[in-house]
Amino acid sequence: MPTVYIGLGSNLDRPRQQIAQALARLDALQSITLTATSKIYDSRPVGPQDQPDYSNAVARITTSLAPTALLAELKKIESKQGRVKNRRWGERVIDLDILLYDNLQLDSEALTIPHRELANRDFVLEPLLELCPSLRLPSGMLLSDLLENLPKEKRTIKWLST
Ligand code: ROI
Repeated sequence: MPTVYIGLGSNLDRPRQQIAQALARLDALQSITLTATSKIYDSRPVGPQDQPDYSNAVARITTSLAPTALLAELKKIESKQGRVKNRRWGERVIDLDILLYDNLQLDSEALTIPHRELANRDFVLEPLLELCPSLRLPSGMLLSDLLENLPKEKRTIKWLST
């Protein structure tokens, strides 16, 4: 079964509990096995700065679901937790993103894999590397090189909060 990395982010309504809740919901699905979870990282927002700081984490799963079916399950969990659409790059109760799906590259209207912003975001690169220090993009690029090359002004992680 494919190995998939899921990014989790929240900055509303007790972010760490939102992440724990989403992980429990993922694990409860018949079609998904949760195989590893990163620590939770506190990060400053990318986007409008007049919003709370985020908590971020990454989960590794194996799944029988194809990418679009997996995306539909992630959206269901988001809406169960009260996610509502608001301003672009605004605050959110929970965000679940497919970061990597085996070595698949996909670019459709609904879904881009690897995640479009993966290379620009320390709050996904850092937890991904915690789970797998030798992880590569389908292109062969090492994630550790991406993180190393991320400029200081794009860094958002504040501290490790376990
Ligand atoms: N910023 C941080 N630090 N963490 C996120 O998970 C996150 N998610 C988003 C935007 C609004 C782009 N900013 C973020 O979707």
